[in-house]
Amino acid sequence: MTDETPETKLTVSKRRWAEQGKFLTGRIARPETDRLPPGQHLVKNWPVLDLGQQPRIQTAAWALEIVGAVENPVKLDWDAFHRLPQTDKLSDIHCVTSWSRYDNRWQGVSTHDLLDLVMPRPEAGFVMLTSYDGYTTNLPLEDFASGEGILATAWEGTPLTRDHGGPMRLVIPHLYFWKSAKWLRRIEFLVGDQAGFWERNGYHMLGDPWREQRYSGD
Ligand SMILES: Nc1nc2c(c(=O)[nH]1)N[C@H]1C(S)=C(S)[C@@H](COP(=O)(O)O)O[C@H]1N2
Ligand SMILES: [Mo]
Repeated sequence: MTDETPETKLTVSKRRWAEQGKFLTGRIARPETDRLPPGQHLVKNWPVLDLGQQPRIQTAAWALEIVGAVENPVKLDWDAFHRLPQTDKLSDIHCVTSWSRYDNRWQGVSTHDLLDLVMPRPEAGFVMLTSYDGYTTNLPLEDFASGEGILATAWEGTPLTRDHGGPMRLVIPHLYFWKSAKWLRRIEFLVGDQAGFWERNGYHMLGDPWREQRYSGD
């Protein structure tokens, strides 16, 4: 989301200087007792959080564009996206506003399979995600490539609802949920990191819940 984003009290109150951070590598296995990250509490419902504009995208008009530092830039329509290998993933959600939700069953295309298709160039180190509501968020390529990462079109066996990012959203469960762009429209592979919407407004450039990387100074 760029300059045309209206500033709400929420965005103003959360504004901080974003900083370029040091990034973690990979994900470490954690014992079950460590399942809930620090400062989080469990919920059974599934809250809806976004900037308040939930775009309505018919699948006939939907496309996912992949650009930047890749060998094979593509624009996939709904049918082409469904011709990619379809995968199931089970994962937990950790929202920076402190709720976590266990055991979400996602269906869609794994980020691994997407990377196999587009083939990032060696210099690609980061991705910038852009959504149909104008939202943006950034993350390191190695986190996007997590074995848990999925471009999800269904949740618990039913098509992803519009309020949760349908027809398609990203899910990168080992980072705070603001990195999991709803209504995803575009993935740009970058050589250097750039800040997305919340990252420009003081949120952490990586956002690892296990290190409580909520704000840029954490
Ligand atoms: N396109 C888009 N994606 C987004 C957001 C948004 O405002 N727009 N909000 C993020 C935030 S802050 C969170 S916590 C999760 C919430 O997803 P949910 O509404 O499905 O729980 O979506 C993330 N992805
Ligand atoms: Mo969030």
